[in-house]
Formats: sequence, C-alpha cells, structure tokens
Amino acid sequence: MIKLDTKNTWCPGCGNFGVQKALEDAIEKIGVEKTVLVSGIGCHGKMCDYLDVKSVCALHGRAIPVSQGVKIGNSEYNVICSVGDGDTYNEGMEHFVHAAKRNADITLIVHDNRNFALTARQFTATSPRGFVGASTPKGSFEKPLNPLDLAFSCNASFIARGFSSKMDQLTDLIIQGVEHKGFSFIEILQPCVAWFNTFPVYNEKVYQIEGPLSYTEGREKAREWDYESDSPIATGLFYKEEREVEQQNRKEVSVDEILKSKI
Ligand SMILES: Cc1ncc(C[n+]2csc(CCOP(=O)(O)OP(=O)(O)O)c2C)c(N)n1
Ligand code: SF4
Repeated sequence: MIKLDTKNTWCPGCGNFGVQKALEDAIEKIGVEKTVLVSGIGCHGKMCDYLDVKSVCALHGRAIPVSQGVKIGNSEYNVICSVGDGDTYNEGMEHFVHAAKRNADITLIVHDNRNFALTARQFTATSPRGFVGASTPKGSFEKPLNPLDLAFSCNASFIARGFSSKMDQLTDLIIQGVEHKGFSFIEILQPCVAWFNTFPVYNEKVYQIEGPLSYTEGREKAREWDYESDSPIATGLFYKEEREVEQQNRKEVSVDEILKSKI
C-alpha cells in the first residue's frame, strides 16, 4: 500500500479521492520504485503528501518542465505529472503546448475541476460561460477551452479523458499512458463539491468509448462536448500514435557535437 496515513484535508466528497485511488492502483501496478510523481500547486497538489512515492511539488504552472527535467536526467523512471486545470490550462499553458508538440516522455494527468479551487473559486479556462466566481462576479463571458481539442492541435501522441468516479477505467488509462512512449495526456473530470459540483451532470452524461480511435474520429469525438453544452461526455482513449520522443533526440547529441554542427 502506498497510501500514507497523513491527515487528508480535501473536502469530504471531493473528486480527488477517486483520482487518488486510481493513481495508487496504477502506481502499484507499474512499480513504486520506478515512479516519480510531480505535482503542481492547488488542492490536487496535496497528492504528494498522501502517497508514499518519490515526488516533487513544483511551482504553480511549472510542473510540466520539472517533469521533463526529471525524465531527461533519469530516463529509467516513469514520470507522472499530476496537475490542476488552473495549473495547466491557465498558469503555464505554454508548457502543455510544447511538451505535447515535443512528445516529452511524461504522463500528464489533469485534475480538471474547472476552477482555481484552493484559492476559493476563480474561473479557469475550462469554466463554462456564466461561471460566477471571485474574479467573475457577473459571470464569465469567455467560451471555455476544450483541452482535448487543444491536445489534438498540439500533436499530442496519447489523448484520453477519465472521470474520477470511474476509477477502474482511470487506473487503466494511467497505466496505458505510462506505458506509452511519448507524451500521454489524460484529462480527468474531477468534480469540486465545494465550488463547482459537476457530479450530477457527469453522473448523467458520462459514457465510455472503446479506443483508440483514428485521428479524425478521435478529434470529432473530442469535439462532441464543448465544456458547457448538455451533450453526452465521452471518456476513454481518444487517440494514440507512436512517434519519436524528446529523450531519444537529446541522448544521442553531445554538447561538442552541437557546437560543431553546421546550422
Ligand atoms: C505563481 C503562482 N500564482 C498563483 C498562486 C496562488 N495559487 C495557489 S493554488 C492556486 C489555484 C490552483 O488551481 P488549480 O491549479 O486549478 O488546482 P486546484 O486547487 O483546483 O486543484 C493559485 C492560483 C501561486 N501559488 N503561485
Ligand atoms: S475545494 Fe474543491 S477541489 Fe479542493 S478539496 Fe474541496 S472539493 Fe476538492
């Protein structure tokens, strides 16, 4: 068991409990000794305090480059980057874009509760229009971002979505993501019962797909729900492709070779 008996300070009923259970099961299966967990800052970031695994708690919005650094320096480890939606799609968004484009060999799991929760309900890129929070007292007027569609645009080589209440599926997606060579992205629907309780909607709308789909079908499926409509919400593996990864490029080139190379 890698679950520590540290005092847990998540709100009772928080979706993070489901993510933790899925992550625990996945790490136990892939091997605790071979795994490094990197977190961002926020409610999700407490995961490092709750699991007995090598971990780094990075700065808000900077967990992705820290994960890339850990992987480049320690290629024998599986690096799981566990972050929030504010952390990933707002603060430090550029890292998501480039890690996907570069096919960095890390697994990114995003606890998407669709608000900055630890700081008490500010809107994020995935909050729906009309979202009333501390920074949008009259309601957000911005159409939400669709992270899966963005991942397709950035050429992510593994694109999946899970739901914190469907823990077996989520465990399986995390394991598949870790086993994938390259950038694996798993967006997790994680209701925040304190500030944005999406459980009723997800319990009604979420369904599972058997993936991976083709690029065209996967992208179309990713666009089925735009993060504010009442359409069905697909979960599962949307897309996967094998591509050269960041580490392969870096390992074989010494500084001398770079200095000698012609531009
Ligand atoms: C650079 C920086 N900006 C702002 C903060 C303040 N801050 C701490 S947690 C947090 C919200 C985190 O939201 P999210 O990443 O969505 O995680 P959640 O709490 O929802 O799990 C913010 C804005 C910070 N710690 N560092
Ligand atoms: S504020 Fe929201 S995300 Fe944070 S612990 Fe409470 S329910 Fe979970």
